[in-house]
Amino acid sequence: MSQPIQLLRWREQDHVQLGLSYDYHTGVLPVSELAEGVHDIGGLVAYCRDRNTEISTWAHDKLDGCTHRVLVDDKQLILPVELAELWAGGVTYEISRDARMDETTVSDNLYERVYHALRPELFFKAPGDRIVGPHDFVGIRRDATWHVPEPELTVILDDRGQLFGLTVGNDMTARDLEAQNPLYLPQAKMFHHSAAIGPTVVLADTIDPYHLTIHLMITRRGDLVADQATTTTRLRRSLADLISYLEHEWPVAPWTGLMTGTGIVPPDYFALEDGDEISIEIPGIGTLVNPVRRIDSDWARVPGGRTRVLQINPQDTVAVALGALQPGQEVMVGTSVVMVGNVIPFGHKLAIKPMNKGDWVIKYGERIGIATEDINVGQHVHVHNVESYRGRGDLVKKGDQENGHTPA
Ligand code: DO4
Ligand code: MG
Repeated sequence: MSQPIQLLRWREQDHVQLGLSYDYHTGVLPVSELAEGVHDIGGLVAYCRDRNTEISTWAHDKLDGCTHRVLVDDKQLILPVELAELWAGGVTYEISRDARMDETTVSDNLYERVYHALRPELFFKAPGDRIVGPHDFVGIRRDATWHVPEPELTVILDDRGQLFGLTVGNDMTARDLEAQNPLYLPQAKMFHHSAAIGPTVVLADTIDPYHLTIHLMITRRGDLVADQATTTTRLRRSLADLISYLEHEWPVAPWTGLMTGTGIVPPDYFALEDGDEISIEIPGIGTLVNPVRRIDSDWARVPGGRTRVLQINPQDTVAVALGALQPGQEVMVGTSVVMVGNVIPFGHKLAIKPMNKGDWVIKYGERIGIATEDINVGQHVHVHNVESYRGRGDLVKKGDQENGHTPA
């Protein structure tokens, strides 16, 4: 098998880059320099299909033929791929079966049974926009006390449902909820920022999934408080088996992730705390690092959260905040990163393109007002800096004169 080929994305000033590497720590080849306008994995797949070439062949060629590399700081890394959904398999390693048999207060041997059954345990983990990437925080619940990370080899399926690549995943789990009653599984598994993946996606045909080491380290105030490893040779099920059960009666969405279960369970006395830092390394794929945060009471205001903004039309100079935004928070608008300038309440507008005094403010692809002062990207756009154009015939004329054109 050839060297693993890593695909990763990082933030550069106000935009996102896709890169190729054999080892991202030693330098990355920006894809946009090789394939114009390609900034994400979906774009690269389309680019290679158009040219009738396998991505791994194309990537090897570029990596071997070009010495140019850029150094990417770990903190610049973002989610390597935007997924539609993330699913997870469970009880696929002996240690997961045993730990759950010990923790459960339900005496029936259900974990033993599912471990041996033909049908695997599969559960829904997160919709794509709830998955977090490298260095974003992972959450712990306010109503649970015993959280652990679950470091899992994670499969990425492409837009045709085919095995595309592998990444590192963290299936954050509230063990006390799961232990109380297996019917609490969705609450033990799904909470704010409970799913993390990254830092790279390694092309599936360049890596052997069954001989990988998975290494978990947790630090607390600078001290190492957990250090455990396993190997995927202990994974009881094949990837094909897990994928086939997932897609059996479920039309798998284009770009879906599937975590393959944990082979590492910290000792029973261990519980994550606010401020811990989790590192999960799979050599060849990279190290996924995430700080731990207790979930804020106002979820939409969690600093650094991936609260989305919605750009309704590509022409728009403003986007709508889908949650309250704080100054300094970064939000994604398409493939660009916008730094929020001031407090923006839920449902309000923020500037995604710079506007000068007298410029049109565009939303829904239409002129909705005129800027009454210069507005920088990331600033709140509201009555204090916009004169509404809608329903104001007098402003139509004023706007036309100042901009030198006639409104449609
Ligand atoms: O049955 C509970 C969840 C199992 C799981 O997440 C795992 O084994 O990784
Ligand atoms: Mg798990």
